[in-house]
Amino acid sequence: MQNRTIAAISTPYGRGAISLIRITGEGAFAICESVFKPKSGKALSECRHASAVYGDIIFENEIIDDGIATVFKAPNSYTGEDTVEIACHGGILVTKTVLDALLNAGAYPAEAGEFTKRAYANGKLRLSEAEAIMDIIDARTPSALKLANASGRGRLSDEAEKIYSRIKMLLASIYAYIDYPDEDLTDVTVDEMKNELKSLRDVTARLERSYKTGKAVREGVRVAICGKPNVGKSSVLNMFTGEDTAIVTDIEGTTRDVIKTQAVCGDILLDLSDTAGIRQTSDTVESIGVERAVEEIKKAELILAVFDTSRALDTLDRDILKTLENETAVKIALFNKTDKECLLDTKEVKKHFEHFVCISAETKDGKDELDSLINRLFTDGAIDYGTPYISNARQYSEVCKCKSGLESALSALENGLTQDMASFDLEDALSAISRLDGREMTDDVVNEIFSKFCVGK
Ligand SMILES: Nc1nc2c(ncn2[C@@H]2O[C@H](COP(=O)(O)OP(=O)(O)O)[C@@H](O)[C@H]2O)c(=O)[nH]1
Ligand SMILES: [Mg+2]
Repeated sequence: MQNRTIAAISTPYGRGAISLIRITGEGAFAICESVFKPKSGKALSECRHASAVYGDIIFENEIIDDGIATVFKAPNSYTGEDTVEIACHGGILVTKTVLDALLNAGAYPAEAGEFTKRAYANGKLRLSEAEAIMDIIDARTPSALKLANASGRGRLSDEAEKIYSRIKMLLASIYAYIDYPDEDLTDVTVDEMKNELKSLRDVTARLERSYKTGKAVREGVRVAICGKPNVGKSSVLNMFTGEDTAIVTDIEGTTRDVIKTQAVCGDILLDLSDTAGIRQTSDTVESIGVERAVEEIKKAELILAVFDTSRALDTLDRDILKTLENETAVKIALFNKTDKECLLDTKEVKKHFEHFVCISAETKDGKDELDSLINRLFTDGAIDYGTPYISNARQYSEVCKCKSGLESALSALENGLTQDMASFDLEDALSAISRLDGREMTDDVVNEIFSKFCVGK
């Protein structure tokens, strides 16, 4: 039910200096007034929008705390409804009791994300803006935070809006051609339509490509570090984390389990898996580790294959080259231990890899080069925080559908097919871009013809 008044604790569960309890809906002021008593004696509903009042918090006729209530009035609040935010002392029990008092006075417990859902339903936020808020909360790196702000604040929404309007204009021209072929109703030629389609395709192609960066920055790249025993896989993991995350020894078979951790690499996040050295072994535990290493390789988006340059290439290394042969993930050969004398024929290994970097996990030599290579491979060039980025699979799928609709419409026109063929594809592109931002699909294209092209004149 849209109109029921809901309340929730908005700060994390736990002991702290202050907690915030939020209530929103038609009954927010009336419900709060029976729980929160301003010292001034003024009713909350009489307070100005965005004003804060000090008062007592009452539950079962007893003062349980004192705090500040901030009053937001519809339609200017976050949700678009009357809203009160009560800041009380941050004890677990006192916070929960304030919420209980509000529920007791008639509020319903809010569902996950319900405040933002209401903001969206009340037209305060577009869907992509709501998603950007989640990205801000989830951001684990400065780049992720900056990227969420680049796409939030309405930028992605505005971009989608522009694409939407341009497709709608195109459709209007096409329908004018189809419906009134003999009348000179539009000054847009077929060539101009084709050019506009090409330009729109390029705009959506940029958005489509931006997901590569958005994903690497927000969610991280899945990386498997693999190689034969003792080449320095665990040392490479520790080089990324800057800590002694995995045990490093000169004993073969030290790492048996898969060790998973995250590390920041330039602008992106890496979901790293350090694995057992791949070899035939009679040790039961180690051989399970080897199986798991192979599984990690299969799941990875990036495989870092480590080779020890201080030893000659052997059959174990060659087995690994064979294991990686059919893997479609991005593969980088890491020639490790470059601080020692080189005895490895790197030429033979290089034949199997498009990318390689010489490093010393011990001295961290080559780490910068490796970081920038990984960033280059997993982002679409340097991040431009002034433009919006696609940040999730849902948005990506709609952008792809939009682009493919535009491409089909373009090839229909280029192949001399009738314009109504192109219009079907354009309708698909239009609904995809309108879904990107959660806009209601309204079929007002027909109205658009009359409004833009003055058909009645
Ligand atoms: N000199 C030198 N030794 C290294 C380097 N990387 C790893 N090692 C040593 O190689 C041995 C095996 O390292 P480890 O990371 O456990 O290899 P893993 O079995 O592949 O995980 C240890 O004694 C490390 O100290 C490096 O870059 N230079
Ligand atoms: Mg290891």
